[in-house]
Amino acid sequence: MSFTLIEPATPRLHRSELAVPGTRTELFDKAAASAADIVFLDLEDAVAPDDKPQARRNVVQALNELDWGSKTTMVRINGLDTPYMYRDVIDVVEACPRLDMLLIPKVGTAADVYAVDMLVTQIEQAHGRAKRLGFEVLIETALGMAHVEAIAQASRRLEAMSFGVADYAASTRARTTVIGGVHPDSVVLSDPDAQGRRERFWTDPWHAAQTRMLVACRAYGLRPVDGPFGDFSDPEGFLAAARRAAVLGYEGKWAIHPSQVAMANEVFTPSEAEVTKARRIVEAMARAAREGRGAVSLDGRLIDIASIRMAEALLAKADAIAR
Ligand code: 1VU
Ligand code: MG
Repeated sequence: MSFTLIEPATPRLHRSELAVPGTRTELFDKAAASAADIVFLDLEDAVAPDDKPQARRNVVQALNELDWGSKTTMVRINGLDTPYMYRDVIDVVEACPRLDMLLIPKVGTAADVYAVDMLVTQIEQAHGRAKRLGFEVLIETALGMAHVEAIAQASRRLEAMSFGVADYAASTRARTTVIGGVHPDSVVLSDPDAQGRRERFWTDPWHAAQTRMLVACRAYGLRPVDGPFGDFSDPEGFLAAARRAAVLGYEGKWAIHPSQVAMANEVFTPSEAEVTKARRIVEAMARAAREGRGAVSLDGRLIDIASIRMAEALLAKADAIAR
């Protein structure tokens, strides 16, 4: 390990993050009763400019009057370049002691997070707010991705980052209009075989960006979360995207429709087989340590000290979910 030790962010379950527009009050009860680990009530892009003040009032009322159980509640405020953001923060944070987190969209630099932290800190102090608010930021612009490591260290309130694939595609001028998912032009061709036939292998156009954000998050103790998959009538596509993110090390994924919540929870919960395997690795390594060995074989494969760390991380996650 490095001599630099990083304190992990406040731990929370973050397998699924359900988006709910702040204007669709008929959805609030359903979101509160859903199986999502986190619900975010949106004041930003799902709300038209003229509806912003009413959406704020709806969100304040819902946070104060509905039973959110043990769910994490979050509000997505508007961007720092808009005339709405300051009032989103003041109205919602002053009036909602139940609120757990703010989601800050289109963060471009560490100073963006610093500015919101300053405002929230003043409100907390002025109102003697008992619950300290956490932050999640959306990395969804080229500027945000260019500064992702500095952003990851911008505030002690930071807990998580989401990869916002739709705005990221717009910002980088990616040639797609679908939200998440793959693209038929993102392929590699095999060399021609003897008959001149070539195979097409689809590649994931978001892989490099997702990996870059993941490393910044994990280096600084934050949870990396994969953003939306817009085609909610394609569960197979959602599952494939979620599994690709999970295998990289992502903690969870957004759900833009309730049908995506159970799928996200399932993909980001370690399976029975993974938990059993992890327990066997820990046991095998404990036996190896008693015998004075650092590396042993299990089921014909090498396991060593790094395997214990991977197994323990998986078991810690399974325990947190079971609690
Ligand atoms: O079966 P019921 O009638 O009781 O319920 C419906 C519907 O009311 C409910 N439902 C939801 N419940 C909680 N949270 C939700 N977000 C939500 N959405 C729907 O589920 C039942 C089935 O609904 P449906 O299939 O009839 O869906 P609708 O046509 O009503 O709505 C579909 C959309 C996609 C418009 C809706 O799910 C929605 O508004 N989702 C969130 C969109 C959003 O917040 N976008 C911003 C985040 S994404 C981003 O920023 C980048 C692209
Ligand atoms: Mg966005």
